[in-house]
Amino acid sequence: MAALIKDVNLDSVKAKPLTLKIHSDYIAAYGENKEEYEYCMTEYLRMSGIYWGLTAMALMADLDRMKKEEILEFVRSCQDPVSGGISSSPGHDPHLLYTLSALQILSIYDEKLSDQEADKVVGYIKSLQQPSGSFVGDKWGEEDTRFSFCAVASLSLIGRLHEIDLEKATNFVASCMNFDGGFGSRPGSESHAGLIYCCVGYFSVVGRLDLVDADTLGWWLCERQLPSGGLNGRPEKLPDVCYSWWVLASLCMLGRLHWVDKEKLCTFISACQDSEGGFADRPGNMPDPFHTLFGLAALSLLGEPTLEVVDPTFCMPRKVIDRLGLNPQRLTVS
Ligand code: 3PZ
Ligand code: ZN
Repeated sequence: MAALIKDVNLDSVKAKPLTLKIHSDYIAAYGENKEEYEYCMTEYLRMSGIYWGLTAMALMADLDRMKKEEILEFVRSCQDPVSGGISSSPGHDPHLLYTLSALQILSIYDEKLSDQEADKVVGYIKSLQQPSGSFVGDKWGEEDTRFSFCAVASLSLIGRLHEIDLEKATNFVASCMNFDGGFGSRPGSESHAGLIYCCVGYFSVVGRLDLVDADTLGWWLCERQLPSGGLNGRPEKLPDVCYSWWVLASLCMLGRLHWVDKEKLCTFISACQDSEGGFADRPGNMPDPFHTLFGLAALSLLGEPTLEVVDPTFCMPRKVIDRLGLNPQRLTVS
């Protein structure tokens, strides 16, 4: 039976210590290296790329190595004056995903939009809410629970959560719950750990975690752990460091972090470190800023003492979320 489980073999991989200095050098160098920069931080996802790198640095308490003024100037140059939405790069079309990344970046730097800029962002997000209560990611997109999360997380970061139809928005996300306790992108679509994170995150932001069947979903989530200690995103899939985050953060919001084997998961994540810096999706693969952030963030949730404490809902340093006063409304674990 064990031979049929898709997994990686960690027997040949030595236990690796956490090498923060090397990861910090890797992120600091990333924007400088043209080839790598084009590989993952291409224009169409640059705003999110900056959020991944910046948050990784913040968790390593090395934020001073990032070019603050350059980053803030970049973010401000990406707001579309017409729609109010924020794009991945100047001249690209705005999208909810990059709008959230931009607001996360500004929040980490304790920077605020002007009232006028904030009004424009709010107008943009409102314009993407559909009659069903769902959100589309941009004016051409389809409704998807990922965008419900982006919408409320963005609004919450600027203190404007109440400006959409929250009741309808919540009913839509709740209607995507499946018999296994999980969530998909639309009503009736299959449960997937990334979408579960978005939906549980949605309920966390709006203070309605009581709507989640925490025991049934917690069970599905902890079944993602494989013999190697790594977590996958769905049954029959290989483990991947980013799922360590989507699954663990969801369990944390549900108050069930202790349902996974933390030590084995730590060993798996540590094995995904590259000797030249960064984390890959699984041992031996190419590292990238995305898996570096989510590897570090998962280790933070697991209690790694050399990292800053991460917030499971926003994937930002806990102290930033505290400073914004966003905690009290979300403390409703069933
Ligand atoms: C990766 N994106 O579509 S992407 C992403 N994936 O923009 C960023 N785990 O080239 C990086 N897989 C690497 N740096 C991968 C973000 C995807 C997720 C792909 C992936 C991750 C396994 C196959 C979707 C938030 C935002 C976006 C996503 C998820 C969560 C790629 C492939 C896809 C993408 C970018 C680069 C390998 C980095
Ligand atoms: Zn991944």
